Amino acid sequence: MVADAYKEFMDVFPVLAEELLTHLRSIDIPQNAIEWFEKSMRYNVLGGKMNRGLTVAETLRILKRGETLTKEEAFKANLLGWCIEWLQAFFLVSDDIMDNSKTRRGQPCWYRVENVGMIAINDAFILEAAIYFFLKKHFRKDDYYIDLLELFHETAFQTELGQLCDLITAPEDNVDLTKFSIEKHAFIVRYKTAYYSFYLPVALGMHMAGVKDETAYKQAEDILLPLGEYFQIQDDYLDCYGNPETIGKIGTDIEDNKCSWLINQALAKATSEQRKILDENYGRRDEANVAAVKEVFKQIDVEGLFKAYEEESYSRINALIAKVDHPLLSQDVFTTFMKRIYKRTK
Ligand code: GPP
Ligand code: MG
Ligand code: MG
Ligand code: MG
Repeated sequence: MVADAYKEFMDVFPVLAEELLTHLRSIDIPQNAIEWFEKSMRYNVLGGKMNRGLTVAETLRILKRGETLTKEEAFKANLLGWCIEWLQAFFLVSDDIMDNSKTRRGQPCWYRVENVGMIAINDAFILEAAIYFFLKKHFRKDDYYIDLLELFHETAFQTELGQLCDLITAPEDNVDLTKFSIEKHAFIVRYKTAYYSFYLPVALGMHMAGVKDETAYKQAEDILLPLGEYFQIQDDYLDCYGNPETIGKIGTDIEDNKCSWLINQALAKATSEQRKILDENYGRRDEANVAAVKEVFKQIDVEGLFKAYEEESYSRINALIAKVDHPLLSQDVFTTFMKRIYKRTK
C-alpha cells in the first residue's frame, strides 16, 4: 500500500460528508434533521478498519502497473471505496438490530443509542441512499456508470439473500441443530459477506481501470469468494474466541442460534453426550447455556480445528492466486488482500 494511501482515503470523507450536508441544506429540511443525519453518518460510517474502502484505489494502482494515479482518479477510486463503507454502515446498523447485538466498533450499536431505537431502520435506508447520490454526482458521465449501479444493486441483493438464509437458519424460538450443515454455512457466508466485502471492492477497481472483459471478472470472483469465505469463518471464530476490546463487539452467535462455522465443526465431531448438551444449550440467552456450549467446544478443540482450517485455507487460496494469468489482472491484487486478513485478530 502506498505509504499515505490511508490518509489520502480518509481525506475524502469530509468532502463527501459536506456534499450530503450541502444537499440537505438546499432542500430546506429542518435543522434538527440535518443534525440527526450528520450524527448517524459519523457514528456509523467511521470507526471501522476501512479494509474494503482502501482496496478500490489499491486495486486500481496495481492494475495500472505502478503508473501514478491522477488526483481525479485517486479521488474517484477513494470515493467508490467510501461507497462500500456507506453500504457496510447500512448493513451493520440493520444487522445489529436483527442479531440483537450490544456493541459495534467499541461503542453501543446505533439502535441502542438513547432516542434512536427503531429510527435506526430509516437511518440505515438513508445510509444506503447516499451511495447513489455520490455515484450520480461523480460518475454519471463515465461509460461505466451503469456497471457501477448494477454492481451495487446486485451486491446488495446478494448480501440480503445471504442475510435471509443466516436469519431463517437461526430461528430463536425453535432450536433445531439438524438444520445446520457446512454446505448451508458456505452459502450463507459467500452471500452475506464475500460478495460485498471482497468481490465488490476489486470489481470496482477493475471498472475504473477500464476492464471490460467478463472473463477477468470471473477469474477475480473465483479467488475473492473463497477469500471472503475464509474471512467470515475468522469472524465466526472471533465471535467466540476474539477479545471484545480488540474486535469492538461482543459475540452473540451462540445465543442467536447461528449456523456458524464453530457449531458445524462441533456437530461433526460430537459424541452423543456432547450432542445432547449442544441440543439443550445452543441458541439460549442464559450465560450458563453459553458456558455449557463453550465447554463442549473446548472438549472437541474447535479452536484447534480453526487453526488447522486457517493454514489449509491460506495454502489453498495462495495456490489459486498463483494460477491467475488474465493479462488484465495481477496476482498482487489478491496477495495484498490476503496479507491484510491472514491471522487477523480484529
Ligand atoms: C456479517 O454477519 C454480515 C453482514 C454484516 C451483512 C448484513 C446484511 C444485511 C443485508 C443487513 P455477522 O452478523 O456475523 O456480522 P457481525 O459479527 O459483525 O455482527
Ligand atoms: Mg448477522
Ligand atoms: Mg451480526
Ligand atoms: Mg459475526
